[in-house]
Amino acid sequence: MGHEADQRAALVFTLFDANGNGVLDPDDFKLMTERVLEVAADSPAADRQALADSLDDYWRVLSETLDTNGDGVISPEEFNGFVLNPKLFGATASQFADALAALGDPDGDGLIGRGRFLALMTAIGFRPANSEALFDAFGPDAEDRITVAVWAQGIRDYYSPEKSGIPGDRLLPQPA
Ligand SMILES: [Ca+2]
Ligand SMILES: [Ca+2]
Repeated sequence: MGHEADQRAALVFTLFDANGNGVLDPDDFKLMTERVLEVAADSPAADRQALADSLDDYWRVLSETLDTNGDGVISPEEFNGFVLNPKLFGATASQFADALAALGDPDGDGLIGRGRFLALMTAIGFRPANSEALFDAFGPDAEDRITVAVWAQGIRDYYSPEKSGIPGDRLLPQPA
Protein backbone atom coordinates (compact mmCIF):
# COMPACT_ATOMS: atom_id res chain seq x y z
CA MET A 1 0.00 0.00 0.00
CA GLY A 2 1.40 3.41 -0.95
CA HIS A 3 1.80 6.35 1.38
CA GLU A 4 -1.25 8.17 -0.02
CA ALA A 5 -3.41 5.09 0.48
CA ASP A 6 -2.30 4.87 4.13
CA GLN A 7 -3.30 8.48 4.63
CA ARG A 8 -6.61 7.90 2.88
CA ALA A 9 -7.35 5.00 5.22
CA ALA A 10 -6.53 7.10 8.29
CA LEU A 11 -8.85 9.84 7.07
CA VAL A 12 -11.65 7.31 6.53
CA PHE A 13 -11.47 6.31 10.19
CA THR A 14 -11.74 9.95 11.31
CA LEU A 15 -14.72 10.53 9.02
CA PHE A 16 -16.52 7.33 9.99
CA ASP A 17 -16.19 8.28 13.66
CA ALA A 18 -18.99 10.78 13.17
CA ASN A 19 -19.80 11.10 16.89
CA GLY A 20 -16.11 11.63 17.66
CA ASN A 21 -15.82 9.10 20.51
CA GLY A 22 -12.63 7.55 19.12
CA VAL A 23 -14.12 4.22 18.00
CA LEU A 24 -16.45 3.18 15.19
CA ASP A 25 -19.90 2.21 16.46
CA PRO A 26 -23.46 1.89 15.04
CA ASP A 27 -24.32 5.43 16.15
CA ASP A 28 -21.65 6.83 13.79
CA PHE A 29 -23.38 5.36 10.77
CA LYS A 30 -26.84 6.53 11.89
CA LEU A 31 -25.47 10.03 12.39
CA MET A 32 -23.74 10.10 9.00
CA THR A 33 -26.92 8.85 7.30
CA GLU A 34 -28.98 11.59 8.97
CA ARG A 35 -26.51 14.31 8.00
CA VAL A 36 -26.32 13.23 4.37
CA LEU A 37 -30.09 12.76 3.98
CA GLU A 38 -30.70 16.20 5.46
CA VAL A 39 -28.69 17.69 2.58
CA ALA A 40 -30.44 15.46 0.03
CA ALA A 41 -34.02 16.09 1.20
CA ASP A 42 -35.14 16.69 -2.41
CA SER A 43 -33.64 13.49 -3.85
CA PRO A 44 -35.94 10.64 -4.90
CA ALA A 45 -37.00 8.36 -2.02
CA ALA A 46 -35.33 5.35 -3.66
CA ASP A 47 -32.00 7.20 -3.87
CA ARG A 48 -32.27 8.25 -0.23
CA GLN A 49 -33.06 4.69 0.80
CA ALA A 50 -30.10 3.39 -1.24
CA LEU A 51 -27.74 5.68 0.68
CA ALA A 52 -29.18 4.59 4.04
CA ASP A 53 -28.88 0.93 2.99
CA SER A 54 -25.30 1.38 1.79
CA LEU A 55 -24.22 2.86 5.12
CA ASP A 56 -26.08 0.11 7.03
CA ASP A 57 -24.21 -2.47 4.94
CA TYR A 58 -20.94 -0.65 5.48
CA TRP A 59 -21.30 -0.89 9.24
CA ARG A 60 -22.41 -4.54 9.06
CA VAL A 61 -19.42 -5.56 6.91
CA LEU A 62 -16.98 -3.53 8.99
CA SER A 63 -18.19 -4.90 12.31
CA GLU A 64 -18.39 -8.49 11.08
CA THR A 65 -14.87 -8.27 9.70
CA LEU A 66 -12.88 -5.98 11.97
CA ASP A 67 -14.37 -6.21 15.46
CA THR A 68 -11.92 -8.91 16.40
CA ASN A 69 -12.41 -8.62 20.18
CA GLY A 70 -16.20 -8.67 19.79
CA ASP A 71 -16.95 -5.65 21.97
CA GLY A 72 -19.33 -4.16 19.39
CA VAL A 73 -17.08 -1.27 18.37
CA ILE A 74 -14.05 -0.97 16.11
CA SER A 75 -10.95 0.57 17.63
CA PRO A 76 -8.28 2.33 15.54
CA GLU A 77 -6.06 -0.74 16.08
CA GLU A 78 -8.75 -3.09 14.79
CA PHE A 79 -9.38 -0.80 11.84
CA ASN A 80 -5.77 -0.20 10.91
CA GLY A 81 -6.14 0.48 7.21
CA PHE A 82 -8.19 -2.59 6.41
CA VAL A 83 -10.92 -0.47 4.92
CA LEU A 84 -8.79 -0.19 1.80
CA ASN A 85 -8.64 -3.96 1.38
CA PRO A 86 -10.54 -4.34 -1.90
CA LYS A 87 -11.26 -8.01 -1.29
CA LEU A 88 -13.03 -7.24 1.97
CA PHE A 89 -14.62 -3.91 1.20
CA GLY A 90 -14.55 -3.32 -2.57
CA ALA A 91 -18.22 -4.20 -3.12
CA THR A 92 -19.34 -2.23 -0.06
CA ALA A 93 -17.38 0.86 -1.04
CA SER A 94 -18.69 0.62 -4.59
CA GLN A 95 -22.32 0.46 -3.41
CA PHE A 96 -21.72 3.51 -1.20
CA ALA A 97 -20.02 5.36 -4.10
CA ASP A 98 -23.04 4.94 -6.37
CA ALA A 99 -25.53 5.81 -3.61
CA LEU A 100 -23.71 8.98 -2.54
CA ALA A 101 -23.07 10.23 -6.07
CA ALA A 102 -26.75 9.72 -6.96
CA LEU A 103 -27.78 12.08 -4.13
CA GLY A 104 -25.74 14.78 -5.86
CA ASP A 105 -28.15 14.65 -8.77
CA PRO A 106 -31.72 15.08 -7.46
CA ASP A 107 -33.17 15.97 -10.90
CA GLY A 108 -31.56 12.98 -12.61
CA ASP A 109 -29.77 14.77 -15.45
CA GLY A 110 -26.50 13.04 -14.59
CA LEU A 111 -24.81 16.26 -13.46
CA ILE A 112 -23.78 17.54 -10.05
CA GLY A 113 -23.34 21.23 -9.23
CA ARG A 114 -20.60 22.50 -6.95
CA GLY A 115 -22.98 23.63 -4.18
CA ARG A 116 -24.66 20.26 -3.83
CA PHE A 117 -21.31 18.47 -3.98
CA LEU A 118 -19.87 20.63 -1.20
CA ALA A 119 -22.97 20.20 0.97
CA LEU A 120 -22.79 16.40 0.71
CA MET A 121 -19.04 16.28 1.32
CA THR A 122 -19.44 18.51 4.37
CA ALA A 123 -22.20 16.21 5.66
CA ILE A 124 -19.78 13.29 5.37
CA GLY A 125 -17.26 15.30 7.37
CA PHE A 126 -14.73 16.59 4.83
CA ARG A 127 -13.34 20.10 5.12
CA PRO A 128 -14.72 22.63 2.61
CA ALA A 129 -11.28 23.61 1.24
CA ASN A 130 -10.41 19.96 0.52
CA SER A 131 -13.80 19.38 -1.09
CA GLU A 132 -13.41 22.44 -3.31
CA ALA A 133 -10.01 21.20 -4.45
CA LEU A 134 -11.47 17.77 -5.19
CA PHE A 135 -14.31 19.25 -7.22
CA ASP A 136 -11.78 21.25 -9.27
CA ALA A 137 -9.67 18.11 -9.77
CA PHE A 138 -12.70 16.37 -11.26
CA GLY A 139 -12.65 18.96 -14.08
CA PRO A 140 -16.04 20.70 -13.87
CA ASP A 141 -17.65 21.92 -17.11
CA ALA A 142 -18.28 25.55 -18.11
CA GLU A 143 -21.36 25.61 -15.85
CA ASP A 144 -19.33 24.28 -12.92
CA ARG A 145 -20.79 20.78 -12.91
CA ILE A 146 -19.29 17.31 -12.83
CA THR A 147 -20.96 14.04 -13.79
CA VAL A 148 -22.38 11.46 -11.40
CA ALA A 149 -20.15 8.85 -13.08
CA VAL A 150 -16.96 10.86 -12.46
CA TRP A 151 -17.75 11.31 -8.78
CA ALA A 152 -18.69 7.66 -8.27
CA GLN A 153 -15.43 6.58 -9.93
CA GLY A 154 -13.53 9.10 -7.80
CA ILE A 155 -14.92 7.49 -4.64
CA ARG A 156 -13.97 4.00 -5.91
CA ASP A 157 -10.44 5.19 -6.66
CA TYR A 158 -10.18 6.62 -3.16
CA TYR A 159 -10.77 3.13 -1.77
CA SER A 160 -8.28 1.49 -4.15
CA PRO A 161 -4.94 1.04 -2.37
CA GLU A 162 -3.00 0.56 -5.61
CA LYS A 163 -3.97 4.01 -6.85
CA SER A 164 -1.93 7.12 -6.18
CA GLY A 165 -1.95 10.61 -7.61
CA ILE A 166 -5.75 10.50 -7.83
CA PRO A 167 -8.19 13.42 -7.41
CA GLY A 168 -9.21 11.99 -4.00
CA ASP A 169 -5.74 12.72 -2.65
CA ARG A 170 -6.88 16.37 -2.56
CA LEU A 171 -8.83 15.32 0.54
CA LEU A 172 -5.68 14.51 2.48
CA PRO A 173 -4.08 17.08 4.76
CA GLN A 174 -1.82 19.08 2.44
CA PRO A 175 1.78 19.84 3.43
CA ALA A 176 2.02 23.46 4.64
CA1 LIG B 1 -17.76 6.72 17.07
CA1 LIG C 1 -13.66 -4.13 18.96
